[in-house]
Amino acid sequence: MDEIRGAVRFATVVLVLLAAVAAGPLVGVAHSRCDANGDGVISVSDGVQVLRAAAQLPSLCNLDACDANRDGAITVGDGVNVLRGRRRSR
Ligand SMILES: [Ca+2]
Ligand SMILES: [Ca+2]
Repeated sequence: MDEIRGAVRFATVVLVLLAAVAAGPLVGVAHSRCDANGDGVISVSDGVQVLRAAAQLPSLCNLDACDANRDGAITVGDGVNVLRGRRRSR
């Protein structure tokens, strides 16, 4: 059962990643929030890290960098927002 859940999570991550990339160009703006890998720019790599964290896979994410909408959790929605180069300011 855990293998099926893991496969479903991975498939979800892949589908969300493909959908987000197909949705439009990324915004390469330096910002510590959403910069999961800390290289100073927001890129596909950051989105992948957030989606990995959302799927409970090993990731470079911490809550400060990867909780794009600041709701206290790292979810697929955060990954989509990072891939789209968006974040919510509070
Ligand atoms: Ca980055
Ligand atoms: Ca969040």
